[in-house]
Amino acid sequence: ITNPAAKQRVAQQIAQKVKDGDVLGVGSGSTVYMALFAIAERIKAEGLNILAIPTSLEITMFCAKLGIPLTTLFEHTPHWLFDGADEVDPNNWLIKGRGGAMFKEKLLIRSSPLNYIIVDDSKLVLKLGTNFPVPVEVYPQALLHVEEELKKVGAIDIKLRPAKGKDGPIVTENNNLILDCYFDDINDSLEQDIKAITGVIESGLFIGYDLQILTAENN
Ligand code: DER
Repeated sequence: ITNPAAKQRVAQQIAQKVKDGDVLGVGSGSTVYMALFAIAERIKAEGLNILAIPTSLEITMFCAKLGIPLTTLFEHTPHWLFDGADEVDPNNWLIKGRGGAMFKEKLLIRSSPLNYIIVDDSKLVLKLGTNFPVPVEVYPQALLHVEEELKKVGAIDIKLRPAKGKDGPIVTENNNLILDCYFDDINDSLEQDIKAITGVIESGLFIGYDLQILTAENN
């Protein structure tokens, strides 16, 4: 179970890192939400002049509501980024994408020179795949082909992510579907093996990235 007090502490720690003039990559999820609240407080209190590049519509709307100025990758590259994760293993490999925003999250992380992953310790696992499947964003008509190819790279179970409050599957902000995939063994080539499948847009696997993992306990 997640630890709200720890999430709040790590969100505050991230907010304290923000400097005047920063262009921030902003990930998705509830831990990021808490950090945005704290950052908005600092903007009000100190007149901080920052810009945020959001990774989802939800975060875009939330930043607008909080009065955090927004920009895009067309105009800026982030100075640094913060984002959440679903699982972090001892190699700092991640599973992300419970929120369905992993394509733009990975794009922002690849565009940013410094990346903080903010998690409470319930996300720390010894082996990826312990608590969460690997989400794979798929071009809709490629669905059957991608499912076959995912089995060839080791998927033992594949579930089309259902929508809530609407019949049928989740449709992402890029108008694609999400397959939640279960693997017995997640090895260091799996992210690229999945990406090589025609019809796959992106997965929620982050293997071998240079990431700063922040939990409330370790800093
Ligand atoms: O979807 C994502 O990758 C998010 O970062 C998410 O998994 C983390 O969300 P949480 O902070 O609400 O646990």
